[in-house]
This record gives sequence, structure tokens and C-alpha cells, in this order.
Amino acid sequence: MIDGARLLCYNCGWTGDLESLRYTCPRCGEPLTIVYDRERLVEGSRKEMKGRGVWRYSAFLPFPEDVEPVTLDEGWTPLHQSRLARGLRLKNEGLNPTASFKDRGMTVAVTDARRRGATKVICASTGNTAASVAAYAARAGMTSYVLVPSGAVARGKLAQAIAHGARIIKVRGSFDEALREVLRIVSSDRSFYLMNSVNPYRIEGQKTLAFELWEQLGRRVPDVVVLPVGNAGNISAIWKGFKELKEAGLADSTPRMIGVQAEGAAPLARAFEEGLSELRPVESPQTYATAIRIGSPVSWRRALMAARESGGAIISVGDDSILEAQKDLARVDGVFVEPASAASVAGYRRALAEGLVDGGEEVVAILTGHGLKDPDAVSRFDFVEVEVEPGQLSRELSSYR
Ligand code: AN7
Repeated sequence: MIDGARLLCYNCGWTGDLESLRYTCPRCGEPLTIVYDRERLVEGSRKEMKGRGVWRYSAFLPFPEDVEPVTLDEGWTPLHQSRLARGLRLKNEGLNPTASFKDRGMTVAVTDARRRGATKVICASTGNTAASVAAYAARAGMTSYVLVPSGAVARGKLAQAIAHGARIIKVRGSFDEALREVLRIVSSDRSFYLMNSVNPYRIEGQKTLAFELWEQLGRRVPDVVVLPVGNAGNISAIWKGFKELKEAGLADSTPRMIGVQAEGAAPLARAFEEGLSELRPVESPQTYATAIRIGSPVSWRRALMAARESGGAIISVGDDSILEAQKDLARVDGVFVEPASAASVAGYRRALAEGLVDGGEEVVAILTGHGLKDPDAVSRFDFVEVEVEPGQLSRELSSYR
């Protein structure tokens, strides 16, 4: 029994204990969330934070104290000051063990999978989840099954899934269709443990980014957090982390959450702008930021809640401005990120221009994945590359003047 924690459906109010494994609400189908009693959070705030990264915050995770994590030392990523804007800091999640933020959720979910005796884990993915699941399954001695949309996964991510020994299943369809397949399988065959962010343990791991930011800023929270949104697990998780920090008495305010989608895959930005209370999925989402090429985000309700409750927003940006931001991050800040991650900085620029954010405010952009994940994306960059015969270098260089 895990004290002071239970499952809650934010949509219909259903609540249940953590003993039996459930991902979605038995009454309305919404993804479930793990919530803690206030006393448990306050008690957690009094415990010493030991070690680094995700497990440093284990007092806020739904496990007994003697749990043995399956870990690769995820989290504890750098927070850089950006040279692009005085008020902008960059949380470099590309420096996680498999080079994306997904590892924070995966260490927690695989730890739960092992506790429950699972041997097979499964996910649908635009790439990063697959890479991370494959690595953590390997670490835990489990078999991983990853479904990816055929033809739309960045090469680095696929290479990781192959390297870590995942069984890769390409689906002739979109990510959204692949996820629907996976959800069908896990509801009928309990031998598969679900690793998508519908699994509430994923959210628990990813919320630690909020705790870490709070510590890195000297036990303060920033004014604004801006991040890319695809399936919408991460914005839900980070917002949950900030709310818990406040409820635990560790912080006295919460940041505004600004989610950023790519224009061709922006059902949440549209729902936010139009004040809708239902999601209208995008049938064939398009963007070169393949990580967030998602038309029917499973955590859409939680994401709208995060934006509205926090006083933030969900906005969209065009592929051109994503590319521009990706290049600027690489060439001005020295930080190479994949296209989806650059959406956060493109979103920051749009938010500044529209007055959603003030230049004097402290803003943290979450850079969710490393640039090497998607080496083909740089074919869109302008660059200088020549080939010379040995002995011809000085002539070549003098031609540059
Ligand atoms: C780099 O890997 O959905 O809004 O299957 O890889 O929590 O979905 C990846 C998403 C942002 C969006 N940045 O996060 C997957 C997948 C990067 C990502 C997102 C993803 P969510």
C-alpha cells in the first residue's frame, strides 16, 4: 500500500487506489493522474533531497521508500542563460541519457513495470519515446515493442531503438493511429505494460523537471515556462510539478505555462484560441518537427487545464520560425536541438511579439531533445562545405577573402 497517493480522473472525478494497474478512467476513458494528499506533500517537503536528478525527488513519487529504481541517472540537466534574449534561459533536456526529456518519465514507469513483474513493455512513438523505452527496457531486462509511423521518424531515434534491441513495428499511418492500436492491445492483453504518457507513472517522472528548475533558480520558480506540445504529456506533467511544489509549501507562486505547437499540427492551439471545451483533431498533421506531428493529443484536456489554470496559453508557430530558432540556438547559443525543441524558442518570440510575455520576465524554454536525434533536419540550414585536393587548402581559403 502506498500511503497518501491515489488515482484521480480530472474529467469525471473517479478515484481509485494504486494497487491495480490502470491507465485510463473506467468511467469516462480519460488518462488517469496520480494525486497526493496535502499532508503527504508537506511531509515530502521536510525530507532531505539526496542525489541528483529524478530520484532526488523520490519523496514526491508514488513508491515505498525502499524502491529500487531502474535508472540511467536521468535529469539534473543544465540551465543555460541564452544569448538570444536577456530574459531567456534554456533547460537542456537533450543531455539526458537517451538525449530527450522522455527519460525522466521512463525511469519511473519502468521501475513501476518491474515492481509489477512486467516483462514486456510497449509504446507508440514519434521517435523519442521509442528510443527511451528501448534503453530502459534493456536496463530492466525486459522486451520492448515500439510502434512508429512508417517514414516519419528521425534517423537518430530509430538508430537508438535498433541499438537497444527494441522490436520495431512500423505502422502505415500516423502516430495517432499507432497509439490507438497500442491502447487497444494493452486493454485486452495485460501482459503488455504501457509506456506512453497515458501511463500516470510517466507523468510522475516528468514532473520532476519543475522541482529541478525550482532548485536551479535558488528555490524559486520562473515567471514563464515555454515548451513544445505534441501528445501533451509533458506540459501536463510540469504543471503538476509546479502545483505540488506550491501545495507542499516549497514555492509561493507558479509560472505561466505556454505550450507551443507547430502550425500544421496545432489542435490545442486552436482549441485554446477559440475557447473550445472539446478537441477537434487534425486529420493529417504536417510539420518538419516530426516529434510533434500529432493531430489528436491524448492529454488534451490536461494541457488546456495547464494553460488556463496557470494563466498561460497554447500557441502555434510556423515551420519557418522553428527552423530559424533551431539555427539561432545552434549558432548563437551553441546548443544543438531537434526541430520540435526549437518550437519553444520560436514560441517565446511570438509570445514576446504578442505581449503574452514581457522582455523583463524570467522565462525558461524547455529544449526537449538533442539535435543529433534528427541529423537530416540540418539539410535545411545554409552552410559552407567544400572539398579540396591535398595542397589546395591555402588557395581555397584565400578565395574566401
Ligand atoms: C523532442 O516520442 O510524442 O507534448 O512519441 O519528442 O509530452 O508529447 C514525443 C514528443 C516535445 C512533445 N519535444 O511532448 C514520442 C513523442 C520532443 C518530443 C515533444 C516530443 P508531449
